[in-house]
Amino acid sequence: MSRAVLSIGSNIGDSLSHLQSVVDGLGDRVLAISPVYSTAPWGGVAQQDFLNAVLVVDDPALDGYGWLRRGQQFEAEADRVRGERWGPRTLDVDIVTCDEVRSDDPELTLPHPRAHERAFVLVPWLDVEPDAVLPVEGEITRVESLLALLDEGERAGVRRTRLVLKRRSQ
Ligand code: PH2
Ligand code: MG
Ligand code: MG
Repeated sequence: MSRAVLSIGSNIGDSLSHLQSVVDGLGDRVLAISPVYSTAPWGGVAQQDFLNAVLVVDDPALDGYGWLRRGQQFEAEADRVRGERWGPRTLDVDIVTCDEVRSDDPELTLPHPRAHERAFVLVPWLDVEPDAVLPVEGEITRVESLLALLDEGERAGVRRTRLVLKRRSQ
């Protein structure tokens, strides 16, 4: 297993640097980097806006759990403190999909069970993969169609910035 779509987000500290740390840490494994979006908080917790982006990554040596552990390492390096569910965080690295894997494991549910409800995932994902599809309740659905189903307010809360994540030669 190898190819994954990662959603990365931050709303504490130097958020752009936290996102950049994932790009730097994954180096050549990064196939595509979306623009950076400023996004209204999703999930009902009053908090600062997030910066969010999506990465498409590849590493034949990593399966879903491998990507999960790697993501957790980046979160730990960003001094992430586990707090309130859907609350503020220095860095969050979520596995949206990993190849065609479907998993009900509570530690790693694949595809990510809420990705289809989140414009902050779907919008940047479409930037890097316009034909992306996502199985939702067993049905393979175009990400473009999933985005069209969301409330206008949800989409309006996702605003493209001029910030960029840079690929650095290692
Ligand atoms: N992450 C959350 C909860 N809410 N909202 C936005 N806009 N972006 C996020 O990355 C985010 C969120 C928990 O993982
Ligand atoms: Mg998350
Ligand atoms: Mg997470």
